[in-house]
Amino acid sequence: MDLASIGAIDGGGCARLALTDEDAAGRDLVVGWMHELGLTVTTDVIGNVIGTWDVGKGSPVMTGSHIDTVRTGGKYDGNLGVLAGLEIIETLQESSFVPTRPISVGIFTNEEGSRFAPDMLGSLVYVGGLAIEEALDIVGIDGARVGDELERIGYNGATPCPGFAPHAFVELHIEQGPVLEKTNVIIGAVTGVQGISWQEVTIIGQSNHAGTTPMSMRKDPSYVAAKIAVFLRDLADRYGGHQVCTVGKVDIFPNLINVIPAKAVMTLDVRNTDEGILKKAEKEITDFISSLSQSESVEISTRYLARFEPVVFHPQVIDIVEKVSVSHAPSVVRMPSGAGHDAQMFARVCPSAMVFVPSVEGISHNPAEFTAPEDLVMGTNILLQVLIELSQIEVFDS
Ligand code: HGY
Ligand code: MN
Ligand code: MN
Repeated sequence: MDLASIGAIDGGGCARLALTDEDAAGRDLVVGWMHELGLTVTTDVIGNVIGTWDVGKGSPVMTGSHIDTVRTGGKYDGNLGVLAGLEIIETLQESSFVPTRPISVGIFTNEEGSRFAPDMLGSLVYVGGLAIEEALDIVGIDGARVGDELERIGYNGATPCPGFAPHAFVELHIEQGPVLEKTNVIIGAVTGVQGISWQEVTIIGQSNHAGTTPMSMRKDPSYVAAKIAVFLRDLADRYGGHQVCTVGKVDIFPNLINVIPAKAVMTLDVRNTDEGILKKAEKEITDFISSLSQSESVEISTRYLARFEPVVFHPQVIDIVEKVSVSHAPSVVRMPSGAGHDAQMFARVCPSAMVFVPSVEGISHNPAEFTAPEDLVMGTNILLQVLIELSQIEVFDS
């Protein structure tokens, strides 16, 4: 709740877009709690903060998530995973239980990706999926540059990326969808993350007078943008299954009532659990866009903002999440994640998985996002037991 008061917005949510002053204030608060727990705190070149309880020996078991939010975010998305990690360390310290391995808690930079694309930027750089030079030069939707903003808020750390590979990584997160609530299950043993395709589409037409220009003479980017948005919805309806398509952002220029726009810039968020189907959807969209540019005599250019293939988590870690949940939670179900998460990046470098708790009415990326306190506690307890079990495994199945 103290963290949620930073960047608090109407409706009980948070606005802490990555690398803004609000994000910085949230980081300062959580880093303070890390120091209070006596953790060794490092900040790396992309601003990831890792707090480690240096007990036991060998490489740490790691948990964590993000505390940046979308502009109309909730209290729990990301924040739960970071604070649960700190809560677990505090609980173990109080219970004088000393784990056999160090435990690290990560705050990963710009997981949301809504100010700076791609999403999961910090964990992607941490695992060596993107060079730091490229990441620092990313320009956001407001024209700001990642490197400049990191410096401005004082989180341009010195620790190099890629960071150390943890012994294992498990992230606790709200489901952000309706599955757990609908099936009346408390814990999700997450099997993987669906593929994500983000594109920006720029449509250049010809601005003209709304009253005098005959319809046959128009080169109208807002009409083309609308056609693309409708095409995406129809494609998702045609494909069914896990296929989802979203047009979340459309900027029209000059955006005036009596001017046929000169330009429209829009984003396409297309996802599927199956890479082959996702590729098929992307191909259909590309073909539709090029046919539109012919028929509407507009110039259309596209660029990828993010493209991550579906990720499958480590079977042995998923088994542990499920086994621990069977003995400590009322119910558990295996399920894929519709949202992207930092854990999907750690799956590239160590055995990784996730624990989900329910989102009331499946609502997220919305100030009304809510998870019952008893479910937050249950998820944190499951994470505690899972981290201890993982720390006691010498070598994972390959
Ligand atoms: O977009 C996502 O899936 C995540 O919230 N970054
Ligand atoms: Mn999240
Ligand atoms: Mn999110």
